[in-house]
Amino acid sequence: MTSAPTLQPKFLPRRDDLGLVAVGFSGGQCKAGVDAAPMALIESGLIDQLKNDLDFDVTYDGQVHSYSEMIPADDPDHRGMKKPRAVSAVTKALSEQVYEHASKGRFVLTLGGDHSIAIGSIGGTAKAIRERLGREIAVIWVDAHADINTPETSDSGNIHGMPVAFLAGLAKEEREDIFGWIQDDQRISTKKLVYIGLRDIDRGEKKILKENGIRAFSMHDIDRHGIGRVMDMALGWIGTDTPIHLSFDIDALDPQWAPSTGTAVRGGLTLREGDFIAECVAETGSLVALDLVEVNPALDEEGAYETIRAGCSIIRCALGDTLL
Ligand SMILES: [Mn+2]
Repeated sequence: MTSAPTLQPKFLPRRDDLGLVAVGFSGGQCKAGVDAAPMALIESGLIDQLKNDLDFDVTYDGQVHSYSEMIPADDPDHRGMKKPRAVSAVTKALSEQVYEHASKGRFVLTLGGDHSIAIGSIGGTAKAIRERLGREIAVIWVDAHADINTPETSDSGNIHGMPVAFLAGLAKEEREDIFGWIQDDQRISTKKLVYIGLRDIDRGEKKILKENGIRAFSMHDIDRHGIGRVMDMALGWIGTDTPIHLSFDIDALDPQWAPSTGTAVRGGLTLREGDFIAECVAETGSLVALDLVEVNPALDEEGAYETIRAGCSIIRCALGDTLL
């Protein structure tokens, strides 16, 4: 049984005002199917759970956006990036959708899609919170991967491995049609970025994390301290006076719990550790936006149900659902 959360959010005018954006986009990586995740999450009852169990007033345009009209027929590689114009156009459009909700004071839930879409969701949140409250957001990035490659450090060229670099201004591009649209008010500070669950980091990324002093809690840290202590440290680093955007990649969970994802890595979070992270962030009252990305129901079809269920559970926990 669930009951509506009562915690009043610190940075939102209403507890129950939620904007949902469903992003059926897979162009930040090579595997088809991740675009089907929003519909799979919704069909499993997510919106009804938000409305009926958690008492949210959900604003949703009723469609999974594919942005097909924005995808150019010809999209050659640029600085090694694959499908750069498509990802740029989609994330720009998404940043405006998220901004639209966030500027009205709504909590914004973005369902992906691959993790490249965080360029849009976080960019939109960062801009709206700056305008509305004059504050910089913090980002908690829960993921097996750091997704902080620049186009030059990336081996694959897949942009879902680069969103943090573009958001933090570590990667920049002049061309308007290839992320040149990203302005300072959409960017985030590396000082207010915290990673949890890392275990598959590229060499170039390790260097970037070290050089920028970015706070990161790997699976090693979780093994050493336990998830409770890690959450205390992560939230302590951010402080109690900063709005938080939580970007949750389902591949942070161990493939035992979330097998249907494009770049699964063994040795990950348990189902409860994933929920616990979301519960702890919810308890701060500082959460203003959430992404749930990289569920791919087409991969490991047997595990798709479990993966979707895990995704719904993380979303509910982040939105204030509690065990008791
Ligand atoms: Mn990711």
